Amino acid sequence: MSTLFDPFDLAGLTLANRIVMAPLTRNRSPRAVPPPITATYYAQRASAGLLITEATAISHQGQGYADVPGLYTAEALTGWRAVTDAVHARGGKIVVQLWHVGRVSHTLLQPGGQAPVAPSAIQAKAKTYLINADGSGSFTATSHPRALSIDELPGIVEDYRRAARAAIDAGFDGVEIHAANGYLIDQFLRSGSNQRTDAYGGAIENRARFLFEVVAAITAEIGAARTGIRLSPVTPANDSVDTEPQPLFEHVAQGLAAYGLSYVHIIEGATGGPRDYQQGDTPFDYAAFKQAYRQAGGLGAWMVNNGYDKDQAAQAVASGAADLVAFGKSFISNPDLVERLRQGAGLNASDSSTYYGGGAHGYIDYPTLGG
Ligand code: 8OZ
Repeated sequence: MSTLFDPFDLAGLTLANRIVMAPLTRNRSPRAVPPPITATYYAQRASAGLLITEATAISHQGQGYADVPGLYTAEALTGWRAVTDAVHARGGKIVVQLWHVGRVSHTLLQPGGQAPVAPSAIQAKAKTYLINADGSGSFTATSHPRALSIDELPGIVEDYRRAARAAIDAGFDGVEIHAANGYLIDQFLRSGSNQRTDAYGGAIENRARFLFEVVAAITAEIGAARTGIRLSPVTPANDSVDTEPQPLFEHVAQGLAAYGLSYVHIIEGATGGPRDYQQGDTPFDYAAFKQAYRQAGGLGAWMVNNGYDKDQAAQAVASGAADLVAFGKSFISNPDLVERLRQGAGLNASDSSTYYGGGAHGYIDYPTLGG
């Protein structure tokens, strides 16, 4: 029987344990460049079996919030090199989450002040985060997007490929494709945001086409063993709507099986909210979803996330329901979360007022046990 503290072979990458730091947006990268405190932040958390970085824009167009990092300038890649070196020096493993926000953006954040792009010109009932001239942050409605023309899609797939290559060159152990939480790939998947009438809209097979093109391009560039993916089958995050998630995501699972990805990372329920959240008339069947992947030959590790406590996580790993469990908020406030869980020690509470934006406070100043 496996425990949370056993090592794990992630497609040839040896993880020290089954505890993963989930991707967490922190808005501390002005000009999309991770600053030196970001290297400190991830290095402090390097005892996680795997660190997944905060969502990181593949292109300026893929950017949707103030001061989130990118992978599309030399300066940003130099910043990330300091992060990967610091994590590796502590014996940690780190992948970067590749992000294109699609319609979840604002003209103020887009190249040339243009409208954000989306599968269809449907505005998300969602907020993005801007930082005002005086340094204060504010949540602001996303801008009305324009629909991507079919000839623009290969360019975006190319941006994903280029970002994946740049990530490996900057020292990351791999990448996670962000296909969750209502961003561009998820906008294509779901009927509420995709009303296209071409080969990328309508039937499930069409709505999943963009996702598979991205997966194909990245795995061809850096290898499937270094590629994972994050999905959130029922989340309402960022105005995600699809009343029939089961067949949609089983189709996705079956298609992904062919690529030999290192892992599949699932947000169960509403992101950061109720685990039993449902879209449509029936509860989502996560076991059937996983089985669809395994039956189609998918061998990737199964990573689960969303509100797990230590006992639930231990149970998921012991039963074989999951190989890896990702923790979010508790990693913000507990750099030594692995050791605290091992000892059954108490956890520091996280301060939500310092989640987004700011500097070292609430970022690299949470105490470790005995320190
Ligand atoms: C919180 C705030 C801004 C972005 C996600 C990248 O939900 C995010 C995100 C989370 O995946």
